[in-house]
Amino acid sequence: CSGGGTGNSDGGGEGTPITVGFSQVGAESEWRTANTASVKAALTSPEFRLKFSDAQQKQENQIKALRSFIAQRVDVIAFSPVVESGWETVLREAKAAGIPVVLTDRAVKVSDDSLYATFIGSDFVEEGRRAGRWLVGDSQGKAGPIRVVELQGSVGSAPAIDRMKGFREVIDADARFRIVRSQSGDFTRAKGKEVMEAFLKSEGGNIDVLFAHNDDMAIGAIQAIEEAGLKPGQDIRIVSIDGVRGAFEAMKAGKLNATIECNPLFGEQLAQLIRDVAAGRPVPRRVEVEEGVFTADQAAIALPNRKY
Ligand code: GZL
Repeated sequence: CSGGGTGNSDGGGEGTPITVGFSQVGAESEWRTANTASVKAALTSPEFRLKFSDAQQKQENQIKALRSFIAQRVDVIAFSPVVESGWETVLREAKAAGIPVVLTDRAVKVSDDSLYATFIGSDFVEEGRRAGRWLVGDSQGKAGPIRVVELQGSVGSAPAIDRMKGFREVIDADARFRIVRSQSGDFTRAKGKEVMEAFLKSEGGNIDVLFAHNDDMAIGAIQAIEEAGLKPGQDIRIVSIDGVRGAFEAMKAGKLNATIECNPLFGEQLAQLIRDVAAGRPVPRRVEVEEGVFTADQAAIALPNRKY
């Protein structure tokens, strides 16, 4: 997107602060807390005037926040869309107001790509594949059926849809794996524990693996597994996604076997994209973040250096 005008007459020219309206998904997980801290640290400086809104994981709250940013004629809107669809109308309103939009963390499905300038976030399909590859490696020499339960992220969210897709792409190629239950735990510890309790009740001791779309749900599930008298990480092998501190602590305790990193610390990269977009400079349509895979044997060494 180049030459995009800005909503504010001075448009964040030299010396004038760039007014940014940021709509965050909520405060549902350790990952989100770290992401909010990174974004606020990067956008709280004389250079920016940040208007921050927490949507408590509700799309209607995000749409309200975006409309408020448009009414206030901010220079740039940035947001992490809680779900993929339902954004066309409000993004057209932003475009009509000449306010460029930056997507962060999660993507949207829209018919017109000009409705946003750029998207910075992880490749969730690849994160799902990495979880699947870890499980295939961990299951070497094991006979099937290997019965898997899955705690999905928030229904309709890009990370839930794509992590599910990537994971299945890998394990569907190996006939030993069977996903026997799959349900959303909405990315929270509490819901993750509640859904895992239901899985344990219905499947009894017949669960070999848990794949959780984020560490918070895995940590909640670990509590449920222990309360059921089973050993998480041993009776039930567990792989999750994010790489938050709580996951490293669980791996160190032998209760989680692997976490696929999903890096929330892209505040500085986001700030640069906002500078460029406010100035009407061209930006890449897609900016990815660097991330890896961590297993339990690496946890103790890695833990002191973790930044989130
Ligand atoms: C991923 C992010 C997800 C995290 C969860 O980029 O959108 O939302 O994996 C968070 O922990 O709730």
